[in-house]
Amino acid sequence: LDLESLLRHAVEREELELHYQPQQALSDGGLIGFEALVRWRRQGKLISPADFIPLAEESGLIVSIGNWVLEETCRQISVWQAETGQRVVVAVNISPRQFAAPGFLAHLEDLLATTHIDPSCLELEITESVMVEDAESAIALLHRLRALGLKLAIDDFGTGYSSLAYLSRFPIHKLKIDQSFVRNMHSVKEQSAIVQATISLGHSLGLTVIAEGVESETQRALLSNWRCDEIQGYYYSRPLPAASALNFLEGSL
Ligand code: G
Ligand code: G
Ligand code: MN
Ligand code: NA
Repeated sequence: LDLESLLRHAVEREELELHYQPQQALSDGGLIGFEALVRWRRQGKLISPADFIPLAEESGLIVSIGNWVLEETCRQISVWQAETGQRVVVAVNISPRQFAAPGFLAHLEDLLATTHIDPSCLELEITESVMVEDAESAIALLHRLRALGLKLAIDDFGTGYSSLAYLSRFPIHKLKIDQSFVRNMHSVKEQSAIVQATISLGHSLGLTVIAEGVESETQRALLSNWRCDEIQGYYYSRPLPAASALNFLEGSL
């Protein structure tokens, strides 16, 4: 069997699982929420999304996988809220093809209605590439998603092709600075300039700015000096299975 046929059955065979990576506020060190990251468990091994999301995109399987990720995330938000008495924010990666699929908005409306979660606990991470095909429709859809009360973030910011003019028209809440810029910002002057400029740009547009891939205290301190709002990365925590994420959550209350 080829990978595509195996992946086709992964959802119904319950082979997918989510891990949750904590995000930290730089102001007081508190937990902001988590990013949900999908993994495929096959014969005891965990397969990284980097190895199957591109195939899922090409084959169209991303729509059913993406729907499962959204359903599982809403279920987890509601379980954690019941277990801790706290609202827990979880961000989910949305592929361009999933974003453009006809039933996307309706599926989210259904999910919010059936799970009764606070919509502002669910954050959608989209990439600049959703703007490339049909920016006007994408912006219209973002407005409708925002009107549902969902949080919206631009993922991998700085790696795409969107113009700054478009960025100012995206009704989003947050910019996620791509980890490729964060990796060498302490040693490469140009990378440091890009990160600082992105933080200023985000703030002047009224957005929250989070830096990804933060692995060291040096990086954390620089971002804090530059008034970045939040960090995510191995320095704070690796992505955690749901049970460990709950421990992390309880430890931070
Ligand atoms: O968790 P990891 O670093 O291995 O993720 C690799 C890539 O897979 C990242 O670009 C991430 O955005 C993407 N990814 C992880 N989970 C999901 C998901 O549920 N849906 C989509 N579309 N992409 C995901
Ligand atoms: O594209 P996206 O930003 O969704 O990708 C997130 C990916 O980055 C996940 O695969 C996650 O496992 C990975 N990741 C998260 N924190 C770090 C980090 O500190 N260092 C590195 N190298 N990868 C990280
Ligand atoms: Mn992401
Ligand atoms: Na990213």
